[in-house]
Amino acid sequence: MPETPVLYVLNGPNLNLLGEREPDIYGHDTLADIQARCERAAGDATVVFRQTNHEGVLIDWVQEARTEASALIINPAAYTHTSIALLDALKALSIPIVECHLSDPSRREAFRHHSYVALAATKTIAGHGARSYELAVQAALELAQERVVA
Ligand code: CA2
Repeated sequence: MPETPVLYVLNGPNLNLLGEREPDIYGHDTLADIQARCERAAGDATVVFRQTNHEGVLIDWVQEARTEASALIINPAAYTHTSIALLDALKALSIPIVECHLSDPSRREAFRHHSYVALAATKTIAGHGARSYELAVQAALELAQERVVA
């Protein structure tokens, strides 16, 4: 791990709409608000925070994290439940992976109950709204530190 940890926080499709619609499910924070929360929670660590609506772009960024990040936090949005390609990309990483969701998909529609990403994730944090991201940053920093010490 680099001297200062580098956390990649990657966000999947439609999360750019946060704060504009469905606040009852996803809360009132915009993605920019969530980025600020992550940066605050990360302290001195570097946060690389991105969002894309495109599966291939998300996979390119996961591959980039392989060599550039100390840990990866990912909210793949709907790709959580559909993307074997994303799972394969995540499986190639040896850094900790924290799967992060605003809502708790296990308490929603049946089609959200299965997560391909969980098969590669070190830890999953879901159901705390925007706070899920802060908890994910804390967990990612701890997991990255454990790897250095081990
Ligand atoms: O709870 C989460 O964080 C999810 O990853 C959000 C995804 C959903 O497909 C997952 O099952 C759980 C959906 C993100 C869509 O975000 C929107 C935000 C505002 C308005 C419309 C969609």
